[in-house]
Order: sequence, then C-alpha cells, then structure tokens
Amino acid sequence: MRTQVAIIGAGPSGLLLGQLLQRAGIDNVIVERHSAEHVLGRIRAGVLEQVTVDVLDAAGVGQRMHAEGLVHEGFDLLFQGQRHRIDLKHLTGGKTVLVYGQTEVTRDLMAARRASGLRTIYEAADVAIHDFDGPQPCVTYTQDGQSHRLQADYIAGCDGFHGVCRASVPRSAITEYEKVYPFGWLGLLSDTPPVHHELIYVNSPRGFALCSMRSRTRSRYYLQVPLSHTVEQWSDQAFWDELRRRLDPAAADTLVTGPALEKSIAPLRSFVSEPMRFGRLLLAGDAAHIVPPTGAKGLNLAASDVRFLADALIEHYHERSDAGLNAYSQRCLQRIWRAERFSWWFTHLMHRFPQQDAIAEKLQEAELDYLVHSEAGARTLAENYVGLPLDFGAPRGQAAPPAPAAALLAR
Ligand code: RFL
Ligand code: PHB
Repeated sequence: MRTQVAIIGAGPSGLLLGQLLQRAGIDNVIVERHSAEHVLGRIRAGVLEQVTVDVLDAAGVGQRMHAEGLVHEGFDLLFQGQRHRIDLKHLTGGKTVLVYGQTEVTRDLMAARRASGLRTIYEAADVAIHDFDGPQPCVTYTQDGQSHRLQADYIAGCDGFHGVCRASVPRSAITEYEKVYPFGWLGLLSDTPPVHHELIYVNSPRGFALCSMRSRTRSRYYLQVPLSHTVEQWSDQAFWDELRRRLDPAAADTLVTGPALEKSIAPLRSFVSEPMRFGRLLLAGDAAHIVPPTGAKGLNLAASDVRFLADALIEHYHERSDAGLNAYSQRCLQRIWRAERFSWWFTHLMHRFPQQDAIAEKLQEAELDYLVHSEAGARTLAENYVGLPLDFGAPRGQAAPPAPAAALLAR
C-alpha cells in the first residue's frame, strides 16, 4: 500500500492533520493501535482556544462545535475561601475560550474522515516505522495476524506520549526535558449540572480542585491526589465529600452530585523533546510534548503543531517549497515552550506540594492576591489562558505569520 503521508495515531492530532491534508488534496492513511471506541472512551481536554477553534473550522468540522460549545468569557480563582473572577474578555480585548470536550472534537473528526472515504487502520498491532532518514520511509504493522507495509513520502508521528515514533529516533539525535510532579489529578465525569456557569480553579489547604464542565447538564471535576492513590480507593461519595471541603460555602451548598460516568487518575508532567523533525518523520502533539493540564494547553498545542505541519506539507506538495518543513520544528517549539512555562507556573501557583513549607504557602497566597488585585497581573494570566496568537513574538516586519490553513486550502 502507498500514500503521501502516513499518520501514526488517531487521536485529535492525527485526525485533524488527516482532515486538513485531505481538504488540500493530499492522500493520507492513519494507522491506530486501538479501536475507534477506545479512542473515544478517553475523557480528556475541555477548553479550546480561538486558535484551535479556527483550525477546526479550517478542517471543516466546526459546525457542531459552534452549535453546542459554550463560550466562556472568564473563570474564577478560589483561594483563602474567596472567589475572584478573571474576566478574560475584558482583560484580553475581547478574547474568549470555548468549552467543548476533546471526545466531541474527536467524534466530529472521525465522522468527517469516514465521509471523505480516507483509510484508517484501527487495531493495528506491532506498528513500526522505518527508513525515515532516507527518501522512502515506510510503516509496518500487523492486523488479524497478517503483516502489512505502508510506503509513504512522509510519516507524521501523532501517536501520543507513549507512542512508537519518538521512541524510534536514535537517542543521540534527540534532547528531552522532563519534570514529573509529585501528585496526580483524580477526574470525575457526571450527568449533573455544573456547580457554576464558569470554571473554578481552587487553591485550598487540602489541595487543588477544578470545577469544569462538558455541557449545561454534564460536569467534569478534578481533585489533586497523591500519586500513590488509586481510583478504587475513591468511592463517588468520597470524591464529592472531598470536593465540597475544598470549595467555598456557596459552591459547596449548590453542588449537585450524582453517579460517576467515568473516574480516572492522570499523572502531571512537563515534557518537551527537541527537535520535532527527523528527516521524513515529523512529530506533533503529545508525541513531542506534555504539559500539566492546569492551563488547559495540551490539546491546544497539538492543534497549533498540526496547523503548522499541514501548512508545511501543503506548501511542499502545492508549491514545491520545503521552507515550511525546514522551519516546522523551530516554529512549533517557540510556542510550545511558552505554553510549558505557563502551565508549569499555573501548576505551581494552584497546588499544594508535599513538604511545602509555611513561607512557600504565604508566598503562593501573596502571588494569588497580587494577581486578582492588579490588572497587569490578571492580564498576564488571561492572555496566556486564552492562548497567544500564532505569530506571537515574530520579529516585526519579518517572519510574516504563516498563511492561515484556510487560505492555503482555498488556493
Ligand atoms: P493522544 O490523544 O494521546 O493520541 C495519540 C493516539 O496514538 C495512538 N497510539 C498509537 N497508534 C499506533 N501505533 C502506536 N504504537 C501507538 N501508540 C499510541 C493512541 O492510541 C492514541 O489514539 O495524542 P494527541 O492526538 O497528540 O492529542 C493530545 C491531547 O490528547 C492532549 O494533549 C490533551 O488531552 C491534554 N489535556 C488537555 N488539553 C487541553 O488543551 N485542554 C484541556 O482542558 C486538557 N485537559 C488533558 C486535560 C489531558 C488530561 N490527561 C488525561 C492527561 C485533562 C486531562 C485529565
Ligand atoms: C477539563 O474540562 O477537562 C479541563 C478544563 C480546564 C483545565 C483542565 C481540564 O485546565
């Protein structure tokens, strides 16, 4: 079998890349280790930046997102028992975020892919990539006991943190930066109305909590828990009781509880691998970087990588120019490190660390107090939360922002 771009992984990165390429007439095949149902069963991100909304629109999958997504103009910070609103819209000159779950984004992308008739190989075992340092890379896998070979011009490594693509690069060619945090997030999804119409990020003496949502009738809550904890030791009742203890009295009183539809513990990690291109292998999304979820940046970073990668491949095939491919890694990494810094900072601000001493606690409180009482402080938080523009920091007059995918696609 032959294609132009072999995509490893049918998470949001792989599916979105496939869709953008298809709309530009570039053939691609996705090879995914799990079933579509398994991919849809993972409950993850919930907050989309405008840059992500734009790229999903360019991929032609924005219809349901705009109809069902909830526009959020702000969120609350709760500390020392008091809630303070961060007015994103006012602080950023009109910018907002969209609350629309990763599961729904993935579902929309899968439906669009099915409609376009592109090939997706689910439940592929023993996936391996070969010869990406030469002109004819290929992918091998087995399915139903049969071996298969997929020849391609390029391989896109969209296979997440535990995938095979980054792991196939010789260690001497890659530099990895990593920090693992000493706690995890226990998440619970329930068909109950959200406790508040906006998100609440909580710094409490008992640890971090987050009140989020998927719709007006479906809530997503998180609790900071020690890494040694397991989901089994948290009954639904224990979760709700602990969440109530971390909330302010008004929220605790109005919290509506119900049975968990899903409960899981996610570890928190900051991770970047450099570079993101190795000959004809290009990494995108969680395959190349991880952020702790505190700033809601993971899926958004994946979407901006994919935007840059789709533009670069379209330029290669339509204009016979490799300028975008040559600049791909650097263009992504600048944005990635900014989001890594923000997510690391917000994580430190909001969580209780083991052995956190009294002065560290006081300094954390003072920083939160400064943020909510200084417009400059609040604006720094807000401008990072809504997401920096794609061309942020480009030298003025140089490095024109890359043409929007939509414009390239229209050519
Ligand atoms: P994914 O989603 O991990 O998909 C990778 C796909 O590759 C497949 N795969 C393979 N396929 C073939 N062969 C192999 N050898 C393979 N190995 C793996 C996998 O089965 C999978 O289908 O990576 P992708 O596409 O790069 O997407 C990244 C996002 O999923 C991730 O960044 C976000 O979920 C992070 N995240 C959040 N991001 C946000 O922008 N906003 C949020 O509000 C937000 N909240 C979160 C989050 C992540 C969380 N967890 C669980 C880590 C909340 C949580 C709790
Ligand atoms: C979520 O709804 O899953 C979510 C929202 C905001 C975050 C992280 C996760 O910062």
